[in-house]
Amino acid sequence: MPEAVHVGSGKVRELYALDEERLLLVASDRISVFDVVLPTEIPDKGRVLTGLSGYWFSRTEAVCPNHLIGIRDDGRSTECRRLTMLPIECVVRGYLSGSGWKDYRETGEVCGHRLPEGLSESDKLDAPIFTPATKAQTGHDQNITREQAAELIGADRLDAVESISLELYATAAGYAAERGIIIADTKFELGLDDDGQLVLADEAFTPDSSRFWPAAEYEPGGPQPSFDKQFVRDYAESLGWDKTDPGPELPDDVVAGTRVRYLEAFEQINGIPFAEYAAEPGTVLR
Ligand code: Q0N
Repeated sequence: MPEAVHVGSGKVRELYALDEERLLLVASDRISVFDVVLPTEIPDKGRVLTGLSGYWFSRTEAVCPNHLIGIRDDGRSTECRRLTMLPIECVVRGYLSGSGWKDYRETGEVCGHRLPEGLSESDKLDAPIFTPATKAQTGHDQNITREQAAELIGADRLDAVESISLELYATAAGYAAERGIIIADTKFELGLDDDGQLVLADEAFTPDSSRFWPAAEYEPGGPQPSFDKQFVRDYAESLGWDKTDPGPELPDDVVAGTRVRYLEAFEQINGIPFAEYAAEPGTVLR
């Protein structure tokens, strides 16, 4: 790609500059578990996540404009508007899981939201909560309070970010629920365009950025199996791996099983066969 200059790396995505106004976000087939990128790739994972993000960008356009200009024919590369990113991660939780559950157990609060006593792991919250975090280059993002978030982006901006975040979550969670998937929580990034308007960027409502739970198997009172990564987690743990880099190579059956789970997530949410997307990525945007 001689026309593009590499400007950033995430664990599983790369960002290139196309020109002053446009970036290219490329989703690889890399997979991370327990925050470690494994040496084995999951074929089509990057295309699945790009197609899901594109689908959600179209579905949420009325709530918040997004950075998407177009998806390239490879199905994994998104041309997008270059924004000024806000220095926080926007997290919305509809259910009590992960660091939210951990913080609640230790303090009764999540990011300054005092929750009712006696909640169990994976319980549905009375109402979704906005729980911002700071961006970590490696490892876990750090949950922060509303006050800390206000120091980073300003109190008025934070009000707007919180209400848009809650609306985005409600919109996506509503669509997913119709298709038998619980979006337990989600993390996304907002940026500002040249007019100072908030714009949804990066990836949105993918299994990498959200907890997807099959609604049919939802059982609060403990952790829920991951829609996509459970085979990989189970396999990695069965080896007695200490969850530090480097992670294990994956055997073919774990790769194949995990690939199928990603394709199922794609098809269950989009309602179109993955092959149709692969042939014409633009289909998810309509
Ligand atoms: C941007 N990140 C964080 C890929 C994921 N539209 C944009 N405009 C300006 N900056 C960004 C975007 C987007 N999306 C987002 N960093 C820059 C996540 N990245 C890190 C690198 O790999």
